[in-house]
Amino acid sequence: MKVLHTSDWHLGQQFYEHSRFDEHQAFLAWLTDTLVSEKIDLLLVAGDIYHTATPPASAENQLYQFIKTTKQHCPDLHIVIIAGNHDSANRIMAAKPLLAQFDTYVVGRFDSNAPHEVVLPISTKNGDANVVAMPFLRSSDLSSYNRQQEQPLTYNQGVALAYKDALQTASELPSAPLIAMGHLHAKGGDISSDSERNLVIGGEDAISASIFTDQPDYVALGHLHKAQSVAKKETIRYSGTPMPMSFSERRYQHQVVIVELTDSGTSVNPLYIPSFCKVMLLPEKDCVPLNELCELIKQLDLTDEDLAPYLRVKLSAHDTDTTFREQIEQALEGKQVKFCGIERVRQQSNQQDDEQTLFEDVSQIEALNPHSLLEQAFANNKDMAGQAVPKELESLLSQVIDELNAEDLL
Ligand SMILES: [Mn+2]
Repeated sequence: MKVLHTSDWHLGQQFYEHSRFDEHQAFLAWLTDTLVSEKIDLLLVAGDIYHTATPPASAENQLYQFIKTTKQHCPDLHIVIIAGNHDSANRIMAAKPLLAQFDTYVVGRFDSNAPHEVVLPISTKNGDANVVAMPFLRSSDLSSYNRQQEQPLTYNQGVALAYKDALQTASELPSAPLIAMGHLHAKGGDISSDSERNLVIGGEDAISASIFTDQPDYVALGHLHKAQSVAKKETIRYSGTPMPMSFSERRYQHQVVIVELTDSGTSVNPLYIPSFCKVMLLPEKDCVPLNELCELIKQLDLTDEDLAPYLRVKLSAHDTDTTFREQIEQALEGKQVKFCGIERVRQQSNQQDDEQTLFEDVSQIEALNPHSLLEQAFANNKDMAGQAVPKELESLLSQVIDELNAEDLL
């Protein structure tokens, strides 16, 4: 039986105010072709289908159109989709009865009183599999576990119990290869510096991979945007996003994972996704004077690009020419790019890392994560300059972010 694992599509995402519809469309067309050519029996989408809990109608339409077209080309395909932290559990579940007609199963929420609801026995023409389709777990999904305890459980303990119950339920089914899915931050995973909106920026809520136990033949994860295996196990993997979600992800090698489950074991192979729309930072390395930057822009050769690339330019904060915007705009004239702004960069003298930059373009401030903003606020304050952010303040901020996330306010 052949499985394709992908995640974090973020349909409906705007990238610096530019719609990504065409790019997503190109990816989905590639995916349909790949499902056909690779003769895939089961497609797993491990959360964050949409970028927000209230995606634009065009994004929902895109998902349904993809399922319809794909089923026309691969009538025997089965699809399992779980909700991620960006998705609305309720919204995803609304289409459940209709999607079931297309052998597509969606799981939005985990109920600790009904763990069987996330356990799906899937029967394909090339074999069966039991899938533990665990969606992103919010603290509120786990609260009923607390009633059985004297001490309130931590989030991590609740997540471990949810997997234990679901895996136990799966083990009671007729024997078949076992696949676990999840949308969480597993311990040790590489996180991207500015686009993963999650519970865990401080690191304390990363989940140990031991909760998956040794039972599953494959664990298909979503949430981290960089493709990687977890805890040095080839069969526990993040597929990563199909396209960069931020400038810091522009060098990731985007992929889907092809998993073959046979009697003799599991084989896992990444399949790289073509880049449909380039994400360019100019210059890539150190800042150059304004006139050189304008020259670089004018020299950009974009004739081979199907979709206009995203372009963001970097200008040293020491460059004091006040007409920089006009000059850059002039250089951009006639260039088929989706312009993503000017980053005023100050190389920090006390930083070892050359990549470490200060962002001064206020309009792009939301592209930064709250922790780096806090660090910068400290660095920029004349009374506190040079001091590290106190640990207590860091953890307070994490706590606030957790609470906002739990209430879906971020
Ligand atoms: Mn996520």
